[in-house]
Amino acid sequence: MLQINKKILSAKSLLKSGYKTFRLLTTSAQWEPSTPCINTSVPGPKTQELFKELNSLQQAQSVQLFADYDKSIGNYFVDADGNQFLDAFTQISSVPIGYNHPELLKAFEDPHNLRSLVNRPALGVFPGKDWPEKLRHVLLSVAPKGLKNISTMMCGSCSNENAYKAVFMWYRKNQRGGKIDFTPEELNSCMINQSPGSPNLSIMSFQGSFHGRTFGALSTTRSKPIHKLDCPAFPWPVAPFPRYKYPLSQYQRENQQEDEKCLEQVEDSIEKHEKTGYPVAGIIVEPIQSEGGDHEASPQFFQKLQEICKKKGVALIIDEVQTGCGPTGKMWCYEHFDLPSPPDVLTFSKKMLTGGFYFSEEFKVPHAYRIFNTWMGDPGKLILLEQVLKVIQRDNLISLVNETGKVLKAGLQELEGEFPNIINSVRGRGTFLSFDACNTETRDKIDKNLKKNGVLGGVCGEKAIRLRPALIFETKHAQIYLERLKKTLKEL
Ligand code: PSZ
Repeated sequence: MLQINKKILSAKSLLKSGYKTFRLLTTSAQWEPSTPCINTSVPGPKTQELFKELNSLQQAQSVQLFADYDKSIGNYFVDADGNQFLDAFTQISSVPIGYNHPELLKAFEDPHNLRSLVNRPALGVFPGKDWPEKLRHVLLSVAPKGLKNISTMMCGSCSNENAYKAVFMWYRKNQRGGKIDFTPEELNSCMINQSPGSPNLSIMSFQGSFHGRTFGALSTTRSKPIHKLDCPAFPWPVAPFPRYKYPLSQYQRENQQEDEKCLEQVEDSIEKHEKTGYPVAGIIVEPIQSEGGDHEASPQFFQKLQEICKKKGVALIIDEVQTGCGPTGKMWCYEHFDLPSPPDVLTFSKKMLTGGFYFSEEFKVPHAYRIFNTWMGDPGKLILLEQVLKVIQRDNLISLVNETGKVLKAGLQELEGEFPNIINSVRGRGTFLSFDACNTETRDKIDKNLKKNGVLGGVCGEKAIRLRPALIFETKHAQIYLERLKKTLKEL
């Protein structure tokens, strides 16, 4: 093992001293410190000072820590007080290959890439001459099978927001029998937000879902009232999402009944809305409901959901903003479901670094400027994603996720056996794992104390603790996580 392991290197010296050696090694974790190291209270004095300053400028109560992004490296997040945390949360699941990965830093040493970053284009009108090639070689190289069209976007919310628009435009085009021109009545009525130009159509979503915070997306978000309060919302339908009992192997019958109960309500609600003149044009669903509490559903649930969509002429949108790009042990989580055909639309962001959505040919809007904004994404993010995908392949990171995930899940199951009154319901795929605490208060305490013990973790839903490490999280990191979690549970 390299000596270098013992200290944190600045990004620059890392590039200078060891980049070539690095390439011979399997993962970037070789450059990290070997263990978490906490020297102050958490949050430390500098962090508290910075918090006060920021909070005087804006509402900053969501801020957990201030980072030192020069010193953070690989799986380790270093805060403003110099504390070194093993990061099992990675900026709400959005750091694909760890901090300061040499391949990412190197990308902007190339003058062409640097100019793409500096000269940010309005992609819908003046894309760079290499843009079509970039879309093909980067984004389409990992496209869900059968989805050959792509739109880049800025973030998860606006990816969903624009996917909904594409779905509504598809639905109306079908209602017009494929015609693409509009009546004078439509042209006039949309200017006063009235039907038929602004039609009464809806997107169905599930109880506990999170799809973003812009207005359309927010109407489909159902995880917490605080996200929605005071904002007008579309009167769109909601259906129950399965809530399973664990361990799954013990409750197969009950969980299957749960699937059926939810699917029945999906179908009923589609029919009811058809009759009331507010038809459902699309259904959006997370492959694992994340913000709402890491609720999973079976492959059979998703297969039947797709069947219902096809039968009713409703588009199926799979929201892979949080699950996409490898953390569940496949590039896209829906690949676990063995669907007979691809979803109609798949949205992404977070680990993909750029937002966007893949869609099938039918969903291509026939007129220009309808799915559009100034930037429509950012070529700089695609330059980084190109490197991320290269590293995922070169270092076999999807296999690593599966390997590490097995160790983590087995370790968590062992802990739930040891502390059955404190934690339960270990679940998830790959390293996209979670468990419940016995109540919200205990959950919050575990999360806080884990931090004091050097591990950044995340929470979701009412009482879940979730793991969202980078794809470079290895068995040795899993062992540190489990050991610190055990210590935390013992100390409660
Ligand atoms: O509180 C928040 O706004 C959070 S905490 C985690 C998220 C948002 N996740 C974002 C997210 C997501 O998990 C899914 C499944 N769909 C859409 C979004 C929205 O993405 P952003 O935040 O990029 O707009």
